[in-house]
Amino acid sequence: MSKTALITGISGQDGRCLARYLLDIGYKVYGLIRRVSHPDLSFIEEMGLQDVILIEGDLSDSLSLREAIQKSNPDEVYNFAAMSHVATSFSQPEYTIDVTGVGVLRLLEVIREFNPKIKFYAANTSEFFGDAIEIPQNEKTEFRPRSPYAAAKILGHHLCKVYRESYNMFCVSGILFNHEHKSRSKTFVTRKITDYIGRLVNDKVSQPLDLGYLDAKRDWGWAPDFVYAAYLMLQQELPDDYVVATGECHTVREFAELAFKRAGINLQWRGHGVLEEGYDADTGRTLIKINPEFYRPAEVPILLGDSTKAREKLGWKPSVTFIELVHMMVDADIERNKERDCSTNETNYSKAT
Ligand code: NAP
Ligand code: F7E
Repeated sequence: MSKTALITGISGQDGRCLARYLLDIGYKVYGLIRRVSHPDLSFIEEMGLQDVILIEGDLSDSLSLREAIQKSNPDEVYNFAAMSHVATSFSQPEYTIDVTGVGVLRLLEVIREFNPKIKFYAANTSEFFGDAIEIPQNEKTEFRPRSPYAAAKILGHHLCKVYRESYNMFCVSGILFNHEHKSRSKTFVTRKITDYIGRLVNDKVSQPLDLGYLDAKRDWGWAPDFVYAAYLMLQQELPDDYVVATGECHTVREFAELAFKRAGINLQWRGHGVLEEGYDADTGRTLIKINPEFYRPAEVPILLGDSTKAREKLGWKPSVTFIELVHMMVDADIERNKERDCSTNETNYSKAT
């Protein structure tokens, strides 16, 4: 008998990737989508998700969540919906706690009332570790959150444990290090860089790209590998929490250098601090500028994951290397910009993106 899954955050990067995987292995897939004034469902066609049944709902609204659970009657719920942007969580802290944190409580309560046998996956985060003293970080590493986003996710993580222990519910928490894909939102630094390169190579940009802190180190993996780990977690006999990471980390600066190199541009740096610039060594043209608007009130300097538990218990391992990931994202953005008129896209993204 085929299983049924409800994916919240279906329009996001991970929701799309998991929906694609679950449809491929024969699941019936429902996707929770929130009401927006100008809906853009182009991702359905782009990812071949025409068989996903969309249900309107919002993590801030229990009644809509109840209706979504009743309508879909799922075996498994994958909660990817969240206000997931760390920088924005500083400017919208109350909203972030409500959606990203309390939203988990709303879903768990609805599931408990409707059918506590439904398996629940919470997409949690390496941001738990914040200004970590321990490197690399694993399931036992101390939580030292550095943003309202991290604090909200920690609430959801603890709620999973509480519902597991209090009501014997199958709730798991995936502690995910950064993972990216060609469908990553342009508000995250990887895609912001590769989107810029795609436009630059196709002569659709004249201004340099504004970035913030270049020396942050992140453990960047490939999103389809990470949603596969989520699927595996729900197929285990017992619920548990797992760190998912590649075990390799790089700076934002390194990501940019490698991405420009893929496009045939030799990116070098000159100047210091806010006056630092990235430039094309062959032409001297400035390609990257520092804009302090993109600094965060508190930065997370280094995230590097130790996913031994996931590798040993789930049999999980990443299938894409860092270099392959960068190349895939750059190639996709160069192609996209050949196809479409993206000339109106030139401006740098506004504050906190
Ligand atoms: P994403 O691209 O930002 O997608 C977030 C999704 O949540 C979107 O579909 C968004 O809908 C939806 N959403 C936002 N607010 C909502 C609300 N109030 N009610 C219902 N839906 C709402 O995030 P992602 O990268 O796919 O990440 C998936 C999950 O994993 C998130 O919970 C994120 O915090 C977590 N995570 C991600 C990473 C990573 O590196 N990608 C790492 C660790 C944890 P709209 O399209 O309408 O905005
Ligand atoms: O920033 C620095 C920034 O926004 C990465 C989310 O999926 O992963 C993601 O959160 C680093 C930070 O991702 C810009 O300061 C420099 O140090 O791409 P990001 P994130 O904050 O790591 C975690 C695991 C999640 O859970 C989140 O949901 O890059 N950075 N300049 C910049 N970041 C952005 N966005 N824009 C810049 O211009």
